[in-house]
Amino acid sequence: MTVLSDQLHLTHADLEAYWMPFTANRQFKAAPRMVTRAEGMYYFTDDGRRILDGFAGLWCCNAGHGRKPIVEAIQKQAATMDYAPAFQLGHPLAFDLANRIVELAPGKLDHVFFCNSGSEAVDTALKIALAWHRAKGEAQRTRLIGRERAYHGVGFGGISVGGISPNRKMFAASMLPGVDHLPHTHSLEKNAYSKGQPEWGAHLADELERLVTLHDASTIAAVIVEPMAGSTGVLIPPKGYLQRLREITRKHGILLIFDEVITAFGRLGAAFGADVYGVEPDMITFAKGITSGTVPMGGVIVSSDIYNGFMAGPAGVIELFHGYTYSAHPLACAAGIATLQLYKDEKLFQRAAKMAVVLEAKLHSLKGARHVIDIRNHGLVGAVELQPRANALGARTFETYLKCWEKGVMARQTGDILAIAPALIVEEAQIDEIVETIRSVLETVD
Ligand code: PXG
Repeated sequence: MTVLSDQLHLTHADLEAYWMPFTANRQFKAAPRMVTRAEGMYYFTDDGRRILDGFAGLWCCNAGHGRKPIVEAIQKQAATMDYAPAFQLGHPLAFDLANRIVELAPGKLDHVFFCNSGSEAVDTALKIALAWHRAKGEAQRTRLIGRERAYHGVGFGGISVGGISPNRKMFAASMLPGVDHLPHTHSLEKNAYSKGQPEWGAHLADELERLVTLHDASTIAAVIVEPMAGSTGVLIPPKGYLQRLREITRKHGILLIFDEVITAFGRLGAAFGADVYGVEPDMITFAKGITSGTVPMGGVIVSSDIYNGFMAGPAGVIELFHGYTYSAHPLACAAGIATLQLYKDEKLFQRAAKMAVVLEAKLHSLKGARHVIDIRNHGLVGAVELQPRANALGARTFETYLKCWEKGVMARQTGDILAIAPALIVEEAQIDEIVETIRSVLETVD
């Protein structure tokens, strides 16, 4: 019997059953882009083409594709113990991985809760925030503050604190109550073509003081932000902005959560965005890079202060009524341990910091190319913003993305922003190829 996935070429009818996420299904199925293999910096398509992966999959394959130590660790674990219940039972790899993460984590962040995705990590962190205040006798602190243009995954908590309107409006009536938003920090007028952190915008953090005045600090549980907003099209925090958020949250007893699903594990040239920006939050959410995208995993790193807040009741009682069947899944833990070891052995975070300099110089050489209205970058992240076509938001940039793909380079389009975020193993010549492909494509796009 032929198994469908063994066939190289699927017919149009074969594509129908799979409802693809965040995809224009009908458009895709009319002209599919299908990958069948990945190695190092490259994907290989069903028609035998090699595609330079300029986006580490979806911001996640930080060690590159098909890395042997990770593959072998997963294979070995699958053969040794496929699964272990996560509730009231442990397996050594979960503790080992938690210790390794804590070793990397900034300052006082020293306990890890595991889940399976960024969305789950966000909902977990928000729930921990509410429950922690409650445990401390401040059950009225239920308000959550997010930010415009934020992406915190697709759970109800995540879309409520998130600020990307298409992700919210279909479900608008079902948002969490008691959520408010800070303004986003993007300004083409003030910050266009900034290299690294923009100069203008620290004062936007003061909007939190306004929200505190409006709602009263005693009602606010937590503020959640991506230290660098990725999904919305790469918004780098203005200098001093995150420091101000930290000062204000601390002053008012509000927890600060950094959603580091994209920025953790080397993307910005250090283990965490918190290290790069010099600000220590109360919780960090992570996913993606923890296993270099090989096995789904996410988690939340919290301080002892938070963990111990839950440890006050009788020792025989469950402290947090939360968790997932696949929390600390053995395959994910094996992958995570091997991934962190590989990052260390190959000094990939330092390598990312080094290559970030190359990326900055090359990407900004696109200034003056057709349609380009901004270029921004930090670490191994870059974005080129294009002038939108009249009445067709995103159309020009989607065409640019498609033409790059046809020319053998995978970037990522969101609105009229083309983003790149290559694996930390990227070579200078590959950064060149990504940038030159974008340049040549822009000449052909109207
Ligand atoms: N938080 C942040 C900051 C993210 O970037 C999530 C939470 C949700 O993670 P999961 O694992 O539930 O998808 C994310 C995910 C893009 C893109 O093109 C970004 C994400 C996912 C897919 C595409 O920018 N970020």
